[in-house]
Amino acid sequence: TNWGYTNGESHWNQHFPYCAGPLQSPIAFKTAKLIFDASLRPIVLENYDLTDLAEYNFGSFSSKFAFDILPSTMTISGLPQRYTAAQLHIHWGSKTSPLGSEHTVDSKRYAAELHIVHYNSEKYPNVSMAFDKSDGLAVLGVFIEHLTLSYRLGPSVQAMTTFFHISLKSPRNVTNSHNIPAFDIRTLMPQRLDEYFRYDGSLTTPPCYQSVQWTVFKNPITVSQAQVTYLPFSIAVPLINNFRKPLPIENRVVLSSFK
Ligand code: GRE
Ligand code: ZN
Repeated sequence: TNWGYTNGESHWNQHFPYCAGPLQSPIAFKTAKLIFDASLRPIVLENYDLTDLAEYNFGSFSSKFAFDILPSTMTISGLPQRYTAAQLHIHWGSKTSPLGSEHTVDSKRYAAELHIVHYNSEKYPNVSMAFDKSDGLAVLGVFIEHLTLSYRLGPSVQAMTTFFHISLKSPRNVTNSHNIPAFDIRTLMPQRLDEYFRYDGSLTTPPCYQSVQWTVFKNPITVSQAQVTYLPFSIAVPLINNFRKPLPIENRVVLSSFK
């Protein structure tokens, strides 16, 4: 079933009932309403460096720029259970409106947002089994900001360039997989892994399963302005504004690891 953004979002629940549920993502973070939780530990990234993305494809995620297969050695700790990386993708805006993050902070929308999807590998054998389970997924969200002053650009710029290079080299095809050079995914993460928002939510695309423990880092990474405006064209089929607007928080508590 086809689904889309902009005016389409409000109709997702016609075919995907979970999209109208009480634990949907993204949400709008309000700094004044966060509950500080001193028990939230820094996220620890294991084997994010020199990641051999030996295979990837653009899989079923036709609405996103996604790497569907990440190495099974790539895990995170700092959560109650161990989670293994499965997929990463980015949500973005358009050339004329290059603000396409899904979560917002005090109404600020960032240029783009990276999601690294992990599954609960202590309980489930693979991501498919975990995808719709309430304790199935843990997603790391990273805000992407663009800078115009090139001398202030960080290591994330090179990583983005690698992404574009990879995606342009291969047709956007479900069955395609390729070997790509070792790649340090830490360069796509902010310096501070101890400051984040935490809440229970969902996939931000249909079928909107409410299976995600969200960790959204407070600090953005920065890439160049040119890279942000290039994102919609980095894939074979130009795609713009693939971000969902914030949903009601309902009865949820949004925790922060920082004061
Ligand atoms: C998405 O489709 O954007 C998505 C997933 C799984 C977890 C989080 C998320 O497919 O945003
Ligand atoms: Zn996403």
